Amino acid sequence: MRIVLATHNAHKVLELRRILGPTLDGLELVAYDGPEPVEDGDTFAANALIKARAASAHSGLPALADDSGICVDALGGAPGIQSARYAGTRNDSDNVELLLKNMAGMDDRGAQFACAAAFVVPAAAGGAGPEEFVELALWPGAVAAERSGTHGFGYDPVFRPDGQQITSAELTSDQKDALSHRAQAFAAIMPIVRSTLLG
Ligand code: ITT
Repeated sequence: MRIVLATHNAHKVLELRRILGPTLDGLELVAYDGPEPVEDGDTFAANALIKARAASAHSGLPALADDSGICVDALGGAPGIQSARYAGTRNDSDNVELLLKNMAGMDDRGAQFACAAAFVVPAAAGGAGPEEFVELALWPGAVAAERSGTHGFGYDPVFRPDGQQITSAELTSDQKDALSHRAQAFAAIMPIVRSTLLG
């Protein structure tokens, strides 16, 4: 059975294919090439559902989506759901630079990555539906004073997970996948996906 992966972010696709691989037995992930919906929800969960609904409606297939970002305590949770567009450019490096600038001199560096994983099953012909599910996971840590590491994407070079002396861009992909917000959110939703589609 095919599931459309409702993201245009190549880094997410890479991570999700890695994370989901072992749980996909009997399921095939297909890329989403339809229009990007307007993400005008107030929460990660709302925006993940908007993306999954759009991909499901466009493809007629069940859809999985990820809405994620970094929430900084001292910035009142910003950039939060605006993480991809924080600097106005959708450029990861610009976003990180603005975050470091906005946190210059701050002692409170506490932050967390958040990921909402949404799963939408289209309405069956003549039947009930659609069915919608969402799971949210957090990865607590702190924003480092400067970038380090070359793995991952986005804010990884400045995110130091709790319990680590290094940033998530210095973790190996296996290490990040054992801890990350994305891995936790999708670990929670995959049993729902499997039982909904495969019984
Ligand atoms: P789609 O909506 O097409 O999925 P997007 O990049 O616009 O792609 P989001 O709106 O969910 O997705 O924004 C996610 C942003 O949050 C992402 O661009 C990064 O800046 C940041 N982010 C999320 N997860 C991250 C991770 O694991 N490591 C580093 N940064 C992350």
